[in-house]
Amino acid sequence: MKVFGKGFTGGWIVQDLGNGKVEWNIDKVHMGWIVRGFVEGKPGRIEVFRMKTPHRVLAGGWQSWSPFRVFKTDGYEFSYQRSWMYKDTPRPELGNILSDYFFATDNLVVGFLSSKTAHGYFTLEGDEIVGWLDYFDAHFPNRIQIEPFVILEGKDTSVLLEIYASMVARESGARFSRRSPIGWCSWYHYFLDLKWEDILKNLELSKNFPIEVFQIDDAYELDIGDWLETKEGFPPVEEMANAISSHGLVAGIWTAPFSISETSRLFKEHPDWVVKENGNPKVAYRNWGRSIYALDLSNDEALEWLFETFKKLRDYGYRYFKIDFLFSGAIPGERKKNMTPVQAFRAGMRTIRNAVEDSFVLGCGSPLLPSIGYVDGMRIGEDTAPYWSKGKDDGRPSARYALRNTITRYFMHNKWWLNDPDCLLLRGKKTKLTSDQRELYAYTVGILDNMVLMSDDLELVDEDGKRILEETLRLRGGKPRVEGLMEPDEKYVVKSDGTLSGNTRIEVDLSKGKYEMTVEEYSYLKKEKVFKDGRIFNFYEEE
Ligand code: 7D0
Repeated sequence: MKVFGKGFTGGWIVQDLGNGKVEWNIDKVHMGWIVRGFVEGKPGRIEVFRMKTPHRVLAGGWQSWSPFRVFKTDGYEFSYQRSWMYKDTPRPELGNILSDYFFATDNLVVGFLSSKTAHGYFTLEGDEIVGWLDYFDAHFPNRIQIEPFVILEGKDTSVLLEIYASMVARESGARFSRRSPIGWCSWYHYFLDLKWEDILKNLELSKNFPIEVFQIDDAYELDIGDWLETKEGFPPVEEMANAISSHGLVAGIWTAPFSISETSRLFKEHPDWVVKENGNPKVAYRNWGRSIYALDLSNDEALEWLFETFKKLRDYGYRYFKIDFLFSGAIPGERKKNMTPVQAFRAGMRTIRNAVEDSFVLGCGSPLLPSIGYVDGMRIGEDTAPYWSKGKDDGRPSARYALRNTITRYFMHNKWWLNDPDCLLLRGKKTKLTSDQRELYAYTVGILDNMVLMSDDLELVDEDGKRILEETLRLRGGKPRVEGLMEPDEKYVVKSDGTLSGNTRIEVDLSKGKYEMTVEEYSYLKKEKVFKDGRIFNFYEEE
């Protein structure tokens, strides 16, 4: 194992980078080692770590939607789609990205503790894993701290990841709401076909559910970037908030604040506010049949617009903000100021946080570490769908694929933010999910103590759906741990002691879409409930 190309040594080491300089020091911490240091000049990307690769690593994941799973390192290939090149990394051109921020093995977790200035990631180079700190084209006339990183060793990967997550929370300044709202979201039934009448109908029906937040998703806006104007058939954004509030619900709204469509009024009025390449607007991704540019978050005028936009939404009554496609704010490219993409991204996040004050902010499609301290909740997997799987192992979107990240990224929850496992789909019609699979998704979410959001036409949620929701809410409140993270077969055991129902355990088999759950109820008679094949068995035992 090597740190900055050298073996482990004591004391401060100074290294000349040609265009800059890095100084660093290794210290002992609980379960391992921590490296801290300083950098100055124009460092570009610096190698900070190197080790021989094991055959299997738990890896992946720049942002919310990136898979975090076990990879075999022999024959490993990183691939991307041209129009979605930045989905999993801001450095797709390297072609050998293995993991962003951290990775785990059977007995090791190696990872950066923050991403405030640089982007930290790991590549596979021959038979070695190499860790990098990337400062892109930025230069630093005065020395700044490097993102600290740790090497933690132990027998249990889950325990190591929990320790790592606690260290990250501290170093990155985690700060978030401790109140996990139960929400409704329009997306996973209506998608872009949402009509205002659908909102009014579901507002009425929401009285029959324990819903607190009512969030309108993508569909209402005039264009990507024009957030304060609605398209035909929708009332003004202010009236939408009033309609929700008058039903006694917290008004929630979806935006993609760092994205600007080529067709938007915002782009026509401010073609200069976007990240560029060779002086021309740079396409961050393509969606909605359009090219989408990235807001230049180093530009003070753009930040002022961002502040005003969110301040207005808050004034209109919104108190819950799902902010989506955030990775576009952190793509590399030409910006107005000398800043790394990470610094620009964080300036944007800070601006939104300041504008919405104590509202609930839910990050989505978002780089993970740089968001810590700014978001209350974070989507930690790709989109779910009203079917279990698309057949192939990686078929996405799908409930199976979404649930995998919910399980493998469980350790971020309650440390960096509240994990959003994506919505429960509880309808009994217009779905390909069996009642068993709806239970499997919901109960796993409950035991993991994650956010509980649902996204159905509430007219289609019958007694069975309501029962699953209530059972799910009773499974929260414990301290969860996942076992089996390093197993490639995607069978996991999730245990949680002290849930509202008692000590609970669920065995999940993602490839089969099956589960078995055991609840040890609190009772003067020790009672054990086993949920299997859609049936509940009660066992009693005298003390
Ligand atoms: C997830 C992807 F991987 C790719 C993509 F283009 C969108 C996506 O999900 C987003 C987008 C779909 C929408 C609205 O446009 C929902 O808000 C969803 O919850 C997000 O995760």
